[in-house]
Amino acid sequence: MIRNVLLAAGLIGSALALSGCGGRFSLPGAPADSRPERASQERDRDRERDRDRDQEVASSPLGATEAQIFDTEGAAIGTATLTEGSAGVLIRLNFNAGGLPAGWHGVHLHEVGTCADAFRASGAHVGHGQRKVRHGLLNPDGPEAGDLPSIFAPASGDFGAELYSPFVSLHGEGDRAAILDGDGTALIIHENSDDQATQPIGGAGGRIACAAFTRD
Ligand SMILES: [Cu+2]
Repeated sequence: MIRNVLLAAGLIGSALALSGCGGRFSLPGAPADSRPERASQERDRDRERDRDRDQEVASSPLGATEAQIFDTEGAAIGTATLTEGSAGVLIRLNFNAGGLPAGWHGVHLHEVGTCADAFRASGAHVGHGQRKVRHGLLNPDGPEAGDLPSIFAPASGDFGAELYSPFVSLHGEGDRAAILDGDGTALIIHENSDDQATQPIGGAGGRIACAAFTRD
């Protein structure tokens, strides 16, 4: 008797687990529908979107570099593409659905191109420690060269953002800080929005995602 109750509990557990997987599984007795057809339509839409995304990425004769963005579990959640312009760098971020918690997140360029040690090895912001320079795009004594506007992650769906920094370059063009310098640069995404004024990181909190850029 006890064994039967345990077995039944196990079955209910499995059904709940399956129904929690994005609704892709039918419970026994559920009416048949056009799930396979819908799945193939979804795949077509994904492919179309990927194509559009590739075409939308700006190209520049001055060069570009791309890196995957990883979360704290080491899962790839998107891509970051940095494209050199005549007076700065365009930063294109593409995220998979659910890649970041919904809400605002601070984004900075950190001084070392690594995501090691829970992203701590990426160090401080590019330009941090320079005399009289403080963090924050709205700080009267700022900004540091690695400062960037925050991005907003929606509660569902793929999403993206495009940022521009006139303070950096890929290789030191125009005396701007070089992203692809000897030890590279990391793009770090923080837990909370950056208020662009308080020290040392605008209240942005922990590091939740990272893309490392290094010279090949
Ligand atoms: Cu940061």
